Amino acid sequence: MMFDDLTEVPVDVTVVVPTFNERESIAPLVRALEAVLNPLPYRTEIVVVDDASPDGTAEVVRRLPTRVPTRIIVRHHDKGLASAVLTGVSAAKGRVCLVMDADGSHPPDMAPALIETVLEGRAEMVLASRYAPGGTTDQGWPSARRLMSRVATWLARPLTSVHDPMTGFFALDSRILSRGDLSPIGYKIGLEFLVRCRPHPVLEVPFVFRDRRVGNSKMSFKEVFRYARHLSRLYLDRMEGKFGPYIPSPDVPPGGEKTASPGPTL
Ligand SMILES: Nc1nc2c(ncn2[C@@H]2O[C@H](COP(=O)(O)OP(=O)(O)OP(=O)(O)O)[C@@H](O)[C@H]2O)c(=O)[nH]1
Ligand SMILES: [Mg+2]
Repeated sequence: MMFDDLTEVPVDVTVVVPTFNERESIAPLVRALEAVLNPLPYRTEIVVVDDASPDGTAEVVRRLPTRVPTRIIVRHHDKGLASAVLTGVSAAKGRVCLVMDADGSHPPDMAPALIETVLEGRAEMVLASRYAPGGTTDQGWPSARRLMSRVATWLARPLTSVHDPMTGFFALDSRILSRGDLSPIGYKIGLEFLVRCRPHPVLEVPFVFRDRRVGNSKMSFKEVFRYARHLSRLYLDRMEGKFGPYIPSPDVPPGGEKTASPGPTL
């Protein structure tokens, strides 16, 4: 059953999934999310934000019988990954939002730990991190993508000290959104949230990033140029003093073990 009219349903947690041509991946992801979300003692929903995928992703979602309330937002204008995530987070009914890719790279069984960290107030933002100690990317991820990711992370280093500001898998308290004048360009909306909204504390949980098994990556050279524009805006705005003050985060990850990185620095 699709849940079309959810206006009256109270929700604690929203899982936001941006999609573009993910016809084959979206159903397995929703199934896996149901399995981990249903046992939780919170009211959850899934919001899929699809940029009018020509492969019929939206239709697959509409037809899916789901046990977790699921909405689909189809956008025909102002497309792009960062703005899709912002659309989803803005439309979320939950105070806590979990953002993850549809392509199987982000393990759904980490969802409860990420959600609870924010819901219980241990962090305003928690990142599933490939580059924190204990995290990694699987061997199948092409070396060119690996290198791009490392260079992109290094270029953002003066803006934030988290290990993996490029991750697309994170949870946040949606109340931080009003703190930043967000300007989503390109792919890296997590970086935008970190730098402009100044979440505090920020924690990182290591994870193993799996390369997608089906469908195609949407990463392209266009995105490289968009990232350059995104970074230059962030650096310019920092020079103009547009961000709030930096508050270091404690070096304590969810669960209390000592493996997380510090929060963003400036
Ligand atoms: N709504 C929307 N979603 C997008 C867009 N581009 C990518 N996505 C989704 O964002 C997620 C990440 O996209 P990918 O193409 O896998 O990019 P990536 O994970 O950064 O890079 P790879 O490692 O190459 O897979 C997937 O769920 C995509 O379907 C877009 O323009 N609009
Ligand atoms: Mg991917």
